[in-house]
Amino acid sequence: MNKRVFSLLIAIFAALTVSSQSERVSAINNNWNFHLGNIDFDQYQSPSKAILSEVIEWETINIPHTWNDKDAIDEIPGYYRGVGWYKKTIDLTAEKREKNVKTEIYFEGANQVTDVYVNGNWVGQHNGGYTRFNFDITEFLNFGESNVLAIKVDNSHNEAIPPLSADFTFFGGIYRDVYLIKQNAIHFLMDDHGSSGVYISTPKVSKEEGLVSINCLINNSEHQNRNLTLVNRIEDNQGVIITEKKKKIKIRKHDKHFSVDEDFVINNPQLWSPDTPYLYQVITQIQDSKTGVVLDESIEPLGLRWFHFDPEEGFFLNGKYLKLIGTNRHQDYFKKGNALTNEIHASDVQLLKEMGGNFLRISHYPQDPVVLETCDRLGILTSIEIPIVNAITESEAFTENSLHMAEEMVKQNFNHPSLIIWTYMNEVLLRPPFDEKTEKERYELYTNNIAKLASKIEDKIRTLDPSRYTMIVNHGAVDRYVNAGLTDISMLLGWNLYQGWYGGVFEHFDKYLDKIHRLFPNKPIIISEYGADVHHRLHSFDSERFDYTVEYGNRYHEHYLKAIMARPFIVGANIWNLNDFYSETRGYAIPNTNLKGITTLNREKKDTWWLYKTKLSKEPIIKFGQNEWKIRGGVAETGKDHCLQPVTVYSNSDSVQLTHNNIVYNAEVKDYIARFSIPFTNGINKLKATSTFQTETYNDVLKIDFRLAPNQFSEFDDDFDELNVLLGDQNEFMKTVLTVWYGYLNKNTPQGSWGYIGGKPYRAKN
Ligand code: GCB
Repeated sequence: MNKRVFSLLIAIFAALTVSSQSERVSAINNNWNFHLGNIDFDQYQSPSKAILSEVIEWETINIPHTWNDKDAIDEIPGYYRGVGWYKKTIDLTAEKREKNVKTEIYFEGANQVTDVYVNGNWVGQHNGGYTRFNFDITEFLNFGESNVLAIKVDNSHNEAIPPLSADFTFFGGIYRDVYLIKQNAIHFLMDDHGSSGVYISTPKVSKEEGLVSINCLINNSEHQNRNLTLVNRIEDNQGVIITEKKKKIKIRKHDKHFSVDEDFVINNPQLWSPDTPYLYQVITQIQDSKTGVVLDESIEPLGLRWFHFDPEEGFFLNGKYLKLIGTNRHQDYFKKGNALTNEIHASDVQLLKEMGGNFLRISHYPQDPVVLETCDRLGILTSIEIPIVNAITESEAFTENSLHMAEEMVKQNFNHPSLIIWTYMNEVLLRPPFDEKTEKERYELYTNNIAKLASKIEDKIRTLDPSRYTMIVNHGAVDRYVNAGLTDISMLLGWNLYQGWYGGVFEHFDKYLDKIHRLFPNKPIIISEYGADVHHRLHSFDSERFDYTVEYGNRYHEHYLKAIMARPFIVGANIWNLNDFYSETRGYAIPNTNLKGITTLNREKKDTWWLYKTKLSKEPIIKFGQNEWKIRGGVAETGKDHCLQPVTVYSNSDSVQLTHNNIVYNAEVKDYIARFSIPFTNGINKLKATSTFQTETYNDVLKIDFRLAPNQFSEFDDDFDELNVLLGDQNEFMKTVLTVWYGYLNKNTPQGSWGYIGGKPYRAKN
């Protein structure tokens, strides 16, 4: 829910200062009817008859809802991309039409083309699956009767609407909250691209004072001129009023876009930062000048901070250097698709904060309003973007929709102090539709068109908000972006780099960083993506590229983080990704899923998450590495009843003591990791790791169920139960529910033992 709606709810429940005429908000998420497929109006006398026809089958659902939660994650390629209808009866039988009251329907997001009908009458259409929108439905409602809302949503591929293609699933449906908002005919303009109508900027902030500028857009849809008072109040985080101004205003009838500005100075402000995310509140009211009745009210967050990016020295917040480190995020979840509760959205941001991150790239599209609200609250700096991914369509309609989305994005999210970057293209030259060499002219025309579109979006964003930075995100083929002129347009450059994953070796990443710095000495650089797929139950003692193991993922991230931290000109970096996410066409270790998350689809923390936490967090950490690897196995050493295997412990102390079977081992911590070799015996092995931080001791325990296989075939006895081997692979795998361990075969095993004699492990093509 956005701040405005939230503020309205507060207003309703507090209800003391707000008159009966002011806004009332109700979520209308429950008890909708849903029909998958189109309703053909031509077969009926009217749309209303079509919608009410008893022939059409409806199921009852609640919003957030997607119709692709099953077919996009099954084993059959493809998922339904087409029309779905939603229907709901709004009971107004006991209500009379109130004079000067408007009713709006407000959507936080529906993917991707939405048509709204009230009582069979078409109200309007919204294009785009990731931004908020609303319609004034007052004239379509019948008071004293039941009213039928019908919403047509279409997630078909649409050449005119970004994204055209991407590595994520385009779940269809009304997948974010829907509200009915009743408001006075005089109100803060909701029709300015779904914004709150109140825009707050902080043109100058220092330790001594913060300048706050508030711009309000007011709509007077009454048939008379009105004398009003605009009240602007700034409260501290305890609700204590710091400053307040009242301004008399006169609005002519039907003036739908009356603009008022007010400026404030806050002395010795509490600054907003990741460590101290201090939030003031701006409360703005439209009051009737005579009666003092509040006609509309808005509550917006206010954070006072200043920042700049330097291409050589990095990012500075409130005058202090800060390395921006964090993740990207996709908005889906295990078996829910994109239809998530606000709690899940918010707890994702919490996961990043807990890990010690301070930076979120909200990729590849604007997300639920609660995401930025949580970033404001927890102190996570952010970049947000419109979903122009992989390609563009060279059409006026695509350009218009892109510009419209950019404006929606800026206006809807304008007031968030956590937001510092507007982003608008991701890897648009990944696979151009025209060949660079054989279709040279056509290719050049295409890239010129991309650059033209980029310039238009850049201009639009900078005009709407000169206070933040802009970014275009590219993949590793630097020359393409340079030749297309794309690297000259935005203020920051984002690079998505995967050396050592999709190809090459880790060291290529370091070289690459130095190369892009040389090429763009005047552009601050963000590593907007880097990551490796990890299936959290695959392990290897000899990990290699593309094997999906926890160990390879860890090696990749250890290397990358070090390289990023060592270079101040890399102003920030975002791991790809906070969470595993659905991508229907992927089919490696888990079908339909991109596994580069540092948490799983249901947000179990992978090992990498702990690795980052240990390195980034300021609190004492001691944690077994590979701690989810609780079922292990191996072949006994020759002549022994144990198998030696590595165990790692993450810690930000100097040393770790590990106890196993009453034997104590000590190891120094190097680069946040203490490494041990432990003789595992058959059955349950209890491990305890301890570190001392100044005077306090912290520990972690791990119980490993170890399946010791005999060294020699001849030693397999009658009790021997089963031996599971992952043929053709060098990884270990465990099935947690069935508690089955799958081992791998060794080469060159001793005489009488067992293993393999030739061949190469299978790898999916990358
Ligand atoms: C990228 C894309 C992102 C993909 C990611 C990957 O560069 O921007 O959408 O999901 O790579 O995992 O390949």
